[in-house]
Amino acid sequence: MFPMCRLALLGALLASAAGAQASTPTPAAGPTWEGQVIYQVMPDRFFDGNTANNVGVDRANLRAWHGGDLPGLTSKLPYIQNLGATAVWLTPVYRQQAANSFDTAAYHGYWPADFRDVDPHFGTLADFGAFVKSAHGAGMRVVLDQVINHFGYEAAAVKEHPTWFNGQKECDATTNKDVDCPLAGLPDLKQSNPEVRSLLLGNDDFWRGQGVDALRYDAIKHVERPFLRDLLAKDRAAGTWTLGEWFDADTGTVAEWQRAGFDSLFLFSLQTAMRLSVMGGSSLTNVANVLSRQGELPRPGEVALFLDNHDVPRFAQGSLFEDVGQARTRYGLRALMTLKGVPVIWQGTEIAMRGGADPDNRRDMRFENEWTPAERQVFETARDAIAVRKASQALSVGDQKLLPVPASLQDDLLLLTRQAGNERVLVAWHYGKNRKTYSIRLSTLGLGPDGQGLTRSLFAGQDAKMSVSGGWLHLSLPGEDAAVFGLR
Ligand SMILES: [Ca+2]
Ligand SMILES: [Ca+2]
Repeated sequence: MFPMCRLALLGALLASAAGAQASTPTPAAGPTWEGQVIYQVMPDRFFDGNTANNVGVDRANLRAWHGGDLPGLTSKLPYIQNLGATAVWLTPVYRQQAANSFDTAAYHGYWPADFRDVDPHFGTLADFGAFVKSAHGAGMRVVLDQVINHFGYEAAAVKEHPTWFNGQKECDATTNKDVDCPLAGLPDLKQSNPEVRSLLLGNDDFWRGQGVDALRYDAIKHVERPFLRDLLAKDRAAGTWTLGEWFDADTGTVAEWQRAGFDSLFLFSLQTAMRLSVMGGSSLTNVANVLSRQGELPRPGEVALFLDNHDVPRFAQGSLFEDVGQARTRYGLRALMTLKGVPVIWQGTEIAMRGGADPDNRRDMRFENEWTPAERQVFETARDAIAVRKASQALSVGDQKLLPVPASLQDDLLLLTRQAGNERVLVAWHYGKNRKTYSIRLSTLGLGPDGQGLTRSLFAGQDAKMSVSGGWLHLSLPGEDAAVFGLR
């Protein structure tokens, strides 16, 4: 969208969103995770706490098991808590197919053979219980990845229960190829089959029984919708928070599925926009265009916001050079912590780990004693930004309002306010390469004239300044960074 047109369109979008909201029934309230910060772990690539279970481990091969496990994850909970995360999302830990497929082991957990057991590489069900107990003891919540679309290629169930799966016949006959055809050739579960339905609904009960607080559902684009609705209704009744992965979801898709019963989906369109604007050095209009659609969301505070995950290239990889990738990751982490929603940090993003497409984006996590000074600096920025968010009701759970920046500044500057009760903050993202001072009339931004005097950014170690005088807002911002200021 051209910047010149955006202001007018923004108004139109807000107006139409308000209209759409009025005609949409408010979904029954589910559990809220607004205010949480989730840390995503792929256990095989996190920390090895028991070398006795390292069957077939080859850390030189990114497609092999690497030895990380549940005891290792449990021992690193203090690290995750020190970063400031309040919840841990584990990619699947089920018992996996034993064989490799496509020269790749099932280390990632998405090739299940038994949904109600833990793979021996990760440990035992008792190890899972010990992890949950430790997490809860530390005041942290647990999100478990749940696969509902498929079994692993080599799972015994595929031969034992052929009627559970969509075959070529079903795929040829259907008009809904996304749902009824195999995803990446994986044995595709027919959720309308009563046995499959009962298996999958029972899996949720099983893991709830192990103490998980939330479920992250894999590949929901490929799952039968009537089944999904039933599953979500059951989760909601049980108080389980639900997070759906619809690859490439934009605001419209997230809104549709929140109305259908999901508490949350990942907002992939924001991830793309932040990759382009924050890491890729394109104008901030990419981000503003996504944020301007917030009014379409029934529950904007629950939406999962992320810079990268295990299925896309690493955020820092978007820059050719390591130092630039680190600097822009610090910018990205600060920026992420200013937004309404539930931030999700993929292991290693807090130190700007690099890596291209799968499996290069799943390199082994490295901890404090292995970091360079620059990586430590990225971590400190992440920890500070999370702490600032958690200390502020406005940043954690407040309303978010995108401010109408004058057209000539829209490429360079994104301004928004967050407000909870009497606490209000002004957030500024700055695209420019160098420090710059901006002066904008408060009335242009829709801000009252009752601003306070001088203030500095709430983020530590950042030279960003704001002052309000004579009806003008003045901002002095470092290049390529996001800042947040108290506002009265
Ligand atoms: Ca191990
Ligand atoms: Ca399917």
